[in-house]
Amino acid sequence: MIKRLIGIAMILTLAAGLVFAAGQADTASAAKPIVLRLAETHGADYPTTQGDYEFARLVEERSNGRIKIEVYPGSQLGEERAVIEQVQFGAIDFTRVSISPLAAFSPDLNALQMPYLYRNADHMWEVLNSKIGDDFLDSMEDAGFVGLSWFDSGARSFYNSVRPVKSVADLAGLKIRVQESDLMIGLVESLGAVATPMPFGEVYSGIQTGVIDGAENNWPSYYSTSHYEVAKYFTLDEHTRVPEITIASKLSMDKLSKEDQALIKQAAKDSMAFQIKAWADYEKVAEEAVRANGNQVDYLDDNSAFQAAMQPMYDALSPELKAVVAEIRAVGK
Ligand code: GTR
Repeated sequence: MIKRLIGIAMILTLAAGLVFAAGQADTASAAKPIVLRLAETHGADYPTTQGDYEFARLVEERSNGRIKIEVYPGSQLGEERAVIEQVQFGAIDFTRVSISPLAAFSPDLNALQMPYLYRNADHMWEVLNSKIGDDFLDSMEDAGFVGLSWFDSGARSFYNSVRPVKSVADLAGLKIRVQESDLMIGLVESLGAVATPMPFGEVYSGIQTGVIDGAENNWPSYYSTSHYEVAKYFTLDEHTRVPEITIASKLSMDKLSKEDQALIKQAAKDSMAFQIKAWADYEKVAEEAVRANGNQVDYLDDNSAFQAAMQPMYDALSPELKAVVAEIRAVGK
């Protein structure tokens, strides 16, 4: 009897050992997922961040969980310029940024954010979805980036805490925060205002304490950052349409198989429609909330004086970028 019990106990121990070993083998064969990080300046609810989540979801789904992209919203990994630098040397794998600060690293991008370049949003999308847009996505490799996809960012307009702006003269002398972008500095200076480059996260307190008088952005950012609470005058001059872009670090991408690179590129493109829809919805929410707050919203009767003041920016472009601008303007005509 005792012998039989010992026998059974041995068999059980052996069986448990086998199950354990099988469990171990399983864990070893199901390779650990590849975890990559994406930096985003906006908060989790912002439509652009929602687009990032959609991108991450598609990558995880299509790779059957092999590749996970962790989205870090709210500038947790740093402000845009610092994040772009980290993406360049592979410390961060992806980021979604405005092309304004990215143009400091890949200057040709400036051609896509010239003032009053696009006739309207449809024109911009036609350009971005054409070979011109694809060529720009491919053009950043030398700078260490792989361009993946475009997101909507509406049109940017001026706001300030001092006075209503209805003409170029009204902007004279106002201290206006700009992104860390030479093009944006030039744009604000061409209108006679004082350009102050500053990270996005410092703008609210900058206006509140009077370090700057105002800034410029789209409805969603004006609202989500609460800048509208400290800068009551908003002028819909719509001086630029600046596409948002998702980029990958070339160093991070080079570590992946060609198939996984293709999967990521396709997922990024396929997340665009989701963001564009979320953007349109949130633009309305933001506008309604700002108007309900009693902010003064002004329109320009016509923008020809603004355009004329910015013409020297076009004249100063290199012959190559002048040609690209001409190509952009010809799209859809
Ligand atoms: C927003 C854009 C951000 C950031 C910001 C800024 O419209 O989505 O990526 O560039 O503007 O003005 O710094």
